Amino acid sequence: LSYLLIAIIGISLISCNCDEKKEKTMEEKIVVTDEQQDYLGITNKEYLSAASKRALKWRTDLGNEWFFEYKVFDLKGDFAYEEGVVRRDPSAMIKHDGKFYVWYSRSTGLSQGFGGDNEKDKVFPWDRCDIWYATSEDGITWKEEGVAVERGKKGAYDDRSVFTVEIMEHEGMYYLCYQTVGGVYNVRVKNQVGLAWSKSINGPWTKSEEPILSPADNGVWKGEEQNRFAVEKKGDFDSHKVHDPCIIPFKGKFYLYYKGEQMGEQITFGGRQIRHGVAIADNPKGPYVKSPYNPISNSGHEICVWPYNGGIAALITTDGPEKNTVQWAPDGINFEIMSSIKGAPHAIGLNRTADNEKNPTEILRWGLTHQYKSWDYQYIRGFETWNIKNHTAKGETKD
Ligand code: AAL
Repeated sequence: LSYLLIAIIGISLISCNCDEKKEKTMEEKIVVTDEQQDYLGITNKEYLSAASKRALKWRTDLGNEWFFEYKVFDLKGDFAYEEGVVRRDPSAMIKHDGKFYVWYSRSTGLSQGFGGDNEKDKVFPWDRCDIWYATSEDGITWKEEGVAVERGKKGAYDDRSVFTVEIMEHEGMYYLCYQTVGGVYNVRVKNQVGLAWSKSINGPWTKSEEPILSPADNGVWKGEEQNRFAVEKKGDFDSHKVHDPCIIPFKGKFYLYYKGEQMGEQITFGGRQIRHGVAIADNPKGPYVKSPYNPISNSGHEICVWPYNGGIAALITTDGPEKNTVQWAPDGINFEIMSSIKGAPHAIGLNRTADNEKNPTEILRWGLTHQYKSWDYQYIRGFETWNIKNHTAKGETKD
């Protein structure tokens, strides 16, 4: 009897394996058309590497107009490099009375980092900043016009620094949204987002009494030491800082895109854990409600977003596994990769006067960026981009 039992079990095991095998082979049988084989240059349709299987899932409707190359260059006038002055994180440019306008973070002097007396020191180049603005007729030669939004009075949520600003023009009103730090700028200080508005592009600006966006409050620090990596619980992607705000009017609402920094940030296989989120409001002044779909990007750094083809496009740079990609979301939330680029200018100030629908990356044809001359001093530079159709050598026909 026991022999019989063993035989039955054995047979059922074998048949079981066979079924599994059959299923597996059926699962793995990927049909490759001759066209796909030729486009992807696959040697043998019967032997598909993991890379080929991934390539077969790529979208086939994406044109090379999503791909671009770029160069950066020096600007003139007040945006020429000036030792001792920090000018960085330019907003988008908008046009008024024949002139381009831009807003940016401005501070002076060296930064001491976190080693000293944080109450007195300037810890980062973007610490102890005010928001300034400049104008230009051609986008090349710039005139610094003066301060637009200053840090708040002692005790205000923005009394330490106001920086990294964006502009939105909507129905005859101008809105500046920007990062804020209050109190002592130590390693664990939370960063928020403030808003200022004006009927005139030249100000004066009225500031929101409260921040319009704050970090998620579900992270828990470990211990009292000023160490941002020591946590009991990390919390949401934006539990430490909300950064790089940019408001886009979209589908009758206001989409505030931002970068989140998380308590207990780690370095992963994609580099720094930096993600993007969105908060949505019915009115420009808020209240802004964070989307339950956040994070909407698991990569990126400074926010760079623009409307395109009824949706929102985003340039994702610097951090995370999807860095150096251009993405697009029909609903402003569910972004897909549209191109993978070699690199891009950082902290871009987009040209909002561009004809966005001409080409998915038309708005990137030229604009502003910042560059580190040193750890202490950054300056605003120009950039231009172009699409390419073919990779050609000197003297080779392009088409
Ligand atoms: C930038 C932005 C934010 C950060 C710092 C100043 O590139 O991401 O603005 O706080 O760096």
